[in-house]
Amino acid sequence: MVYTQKSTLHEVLQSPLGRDMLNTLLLQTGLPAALVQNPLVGAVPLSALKTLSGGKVDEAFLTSFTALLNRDGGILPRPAPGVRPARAWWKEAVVYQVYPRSFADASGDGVGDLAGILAKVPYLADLGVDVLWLSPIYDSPGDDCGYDIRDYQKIDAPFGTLRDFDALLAGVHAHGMKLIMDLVVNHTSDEHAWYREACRGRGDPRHDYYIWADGTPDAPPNNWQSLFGGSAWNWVPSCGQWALHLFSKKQMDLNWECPALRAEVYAMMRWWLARGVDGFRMDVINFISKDGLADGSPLLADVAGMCGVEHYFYGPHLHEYLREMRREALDPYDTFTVGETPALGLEAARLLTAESRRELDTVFNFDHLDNPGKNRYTPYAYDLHELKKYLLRWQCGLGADCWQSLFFDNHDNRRMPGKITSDPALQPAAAKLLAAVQMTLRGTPFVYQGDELGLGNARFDTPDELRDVEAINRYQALTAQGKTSAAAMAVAGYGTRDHARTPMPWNGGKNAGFTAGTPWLQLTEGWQRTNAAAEQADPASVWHFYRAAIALRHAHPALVYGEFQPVFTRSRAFADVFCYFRTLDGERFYVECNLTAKQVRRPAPLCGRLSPVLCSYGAPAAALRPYEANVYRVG
Ligand code: ISL
Repeated sequence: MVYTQKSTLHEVLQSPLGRDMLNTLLLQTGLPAALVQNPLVGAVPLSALKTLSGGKVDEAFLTSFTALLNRDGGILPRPAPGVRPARAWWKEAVVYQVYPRSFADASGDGVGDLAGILAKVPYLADLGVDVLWLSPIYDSPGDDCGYDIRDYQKIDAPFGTLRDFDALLAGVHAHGMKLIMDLVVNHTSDEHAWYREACRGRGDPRHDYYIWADGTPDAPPNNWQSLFGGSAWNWVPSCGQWALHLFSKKQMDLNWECPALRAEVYAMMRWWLARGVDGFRMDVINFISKDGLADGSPLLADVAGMCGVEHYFYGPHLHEYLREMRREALDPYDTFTVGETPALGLEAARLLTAESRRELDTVFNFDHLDNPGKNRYTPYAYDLHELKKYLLRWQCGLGADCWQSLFFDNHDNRRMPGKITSDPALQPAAAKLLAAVQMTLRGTPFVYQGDELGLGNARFDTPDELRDVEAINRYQALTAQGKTSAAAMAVAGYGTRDHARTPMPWNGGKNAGFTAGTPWLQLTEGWQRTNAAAEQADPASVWHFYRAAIALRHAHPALVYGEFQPVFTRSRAFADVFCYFRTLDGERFYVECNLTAKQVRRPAPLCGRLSPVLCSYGAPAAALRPYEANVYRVG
């Protein structure tokens, strides 16, 4: 089918990407998903949206939208229900994300380092972790806490040296664990040698490694906005051109259309793989292919908060580059790859990760991290019913030829237990519910450092407490608009990514055992009682529950590969619970979760005898208590 502005919304829903884009628009606007299923709405041609939206949907939007619908994505048939996923080590693994700056400091300079991580490998092994993902440790000016890389093959001095890295890798492997690196190749730091050479002038061999646009210093080439605020363009006088930066002004986008650039990226990947790393988490990897430099749609800018995103979130060469990367760098090794793919949905995830596509193993989708129509800068009580809807859609809809990443936290977002409930007394129960769900669904669990302690969020009251460039930019933009500092901090201090980056609390001693020096960022609130040592000493702690949940998953392939069978999903009487079976080769488990802060009636599943094997309140009771989660063996 070729899509035009005459295509109806019903026809758009026949396209995988069409389904994703409509779903994302509905999520961002908070409109009901059922809207597009309505036959009357479905009969509307795209062209009519211009009048129906009062002009918000304009010609530019529809041109981009139909181009995306017609883009090579292909129709990828799903395996029949009941088909088993192929086995793989990374499907059976539990991954632990380390944010090195805040994990453990051995040198005493107040910043975490590789020697500090090495000292904690036994702690991670004891927890049951199989794979470490290190957020960037490369040489960097630190404008975006290391996601602005100055040298891909040098360790940032505060973290140590390549020698320290090799010692860490050897220690991880000696414990039977694996290690994946954070691959940030959508952009480099403006201090990277490639960029410095590129700025010498248009004739420089590496000029084409970056994305340039001719123009005059008074007018950027288009209206694209950086995700960190402001124009996405830097004026470079030495070239008389504009250079693109989708993130901070010091993170310059690489031009993946340049074969020499791609070859250098693949060579760098092979260098790390030859050193022994076991794979990569790939930063905003879906942004690497840009579709020209046309202006972005003001509607999308308003809805998605990313002006120009339609021109780079799923570019025309994305699949081609990922297949080439696989051939040129990854295939000779037994690797695990996870692509971070903001703004892409379930159908695109299938096109990027189905085994037959030979691109990525899995992706991070973020649709569940905030409720529909919400974002991390606006305070609201996270509704777990929305998480249930999300998990049902992905667990039932992804297909056995793909594999989901299961995570609730990362270094970019406020921590989930603190989103779910502001009651400190209930946060441990919320954390245990998340652990029970994460360890009993089909996919690879990613535990973010501190999840295993049920860490909450912090307080950032003054601008000098902020370290996150995105939040600092937002604070400055708000005060520039005339907001008071307090009003600006109510937004920037609430949504700052620093909440997830406070130092890991190891014990109740000086600086929570994180450093002998002065911590680079404030300690996690409540560290005196919520820390690893205190929780390891308390059998009822979140830490022990995570450890038991991981051990249960490791002991039973049904919890990894088993069929996912949700129950009571149509029963209004049980709308407040999330219940499902996992079944494989005669082994069956039943999971029940209370999605609310109140006590609710427990449904009785039609199945054999239920033997509790993991209970967040220690043992089941007559009803389900606030955020209670139980796992039972059936029969
Ligand atoms: O917060 C987000 C996802 O929950 C996104 O807005 C996030 O900024 C986006 O997904 C890109 O994040 C990645 O690239 C950035 C870096 O600042 C983030 O830390 C990294 O996770 C630029 O490299």
